[in-house]
Amino acid sequence: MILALDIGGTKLSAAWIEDGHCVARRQIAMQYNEAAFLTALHKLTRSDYPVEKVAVATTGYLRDGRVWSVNLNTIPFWKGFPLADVLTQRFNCPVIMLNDAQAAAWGEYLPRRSRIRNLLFITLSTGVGGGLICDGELRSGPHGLAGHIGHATVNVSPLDETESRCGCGRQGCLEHVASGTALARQATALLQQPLDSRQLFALAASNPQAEAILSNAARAVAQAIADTLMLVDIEEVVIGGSVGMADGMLLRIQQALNTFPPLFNLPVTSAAGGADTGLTGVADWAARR
Ligand code: ADP
Ligand code: BMX
Ligand code: ZN
Repeated sequence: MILALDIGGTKLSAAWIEDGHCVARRQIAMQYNEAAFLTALHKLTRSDYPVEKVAVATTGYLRDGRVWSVNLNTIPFWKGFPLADVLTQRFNCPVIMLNDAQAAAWGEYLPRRSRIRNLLFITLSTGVGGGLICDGELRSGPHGLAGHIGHATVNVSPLDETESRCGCGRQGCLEHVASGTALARQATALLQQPLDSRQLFALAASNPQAEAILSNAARAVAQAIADTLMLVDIEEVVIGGSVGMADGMLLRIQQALNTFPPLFNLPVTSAAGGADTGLTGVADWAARR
């Protein structure tokens, strides 16, 4: 049995998978210091299932079994955290790890691979992540950074203020405009009340400022899609994450892309695997290894 874990900036999910079928699933809140994270991980994964392999999709980039944040505001203790060692000691079996968006890219490629061989997956979630399938292969890259589209810069500024930097240290990142965290920050500043991303979406139908924040974020995502198309050439873009799958976000991105010349247009679709696409992707990835 494979234990698949998806460690995101907001939630931790686990699925126990036998012959490709999910027999149990659990989810809890992510924790932002090492001790609380280890306690949560223990609670999440406690079970009597005979785990033979652990498959992990995690936010951050991976090197030698360790996890690092690109955006240290998301998970401050992800500074070479020895996740593979922690899980190997706990389960005493092989541990296979992928970045969360790379895992989801693989998960979304599986149902499409009879049709296409090049795909970009984008998650609009706590941050903005990305994964690339190039010529039928998942690209991870020599530094594990391939697909980290959230930290490519866009010529679209956030609507609150432009002086602040992304948690990666750079100015102008897509993540600083279009992540759930960035949407909440802009909504809170512009509408002058504490708002999260879900509340922003609910307000958008009646409040032009709320709609402007979402349309602006969609324009930023469309810019990043067009840049990726020009850089590596892709056939389809799949959008996931709670923000990406929220009401009307896909349509806003499609509309923004449609304002570009025809050369830059390509199909943009919603994640077939929904919120579980990272779990499914990494479980399949691990099953092949
Ligand atoms: P993770 O980043 O842990 O993978 P999610 O994909 O759920 O998790 O993304 C979390 C972000 O999505 C948070 O910023 C949260 O406020 C936002 N969010 C969650 N649900 C919704 C929703 N229904 N509509 C809009 N934003 C949402
Ligand atoms: C950030 C980065 C990526 C991740 C993306 C989406 C960190 C901790 N993570 O850009 O590695 O793929 O967020 O992740 O720097 P999520 O937390 O929104 O699921
Ligand atoms: Zn950045």
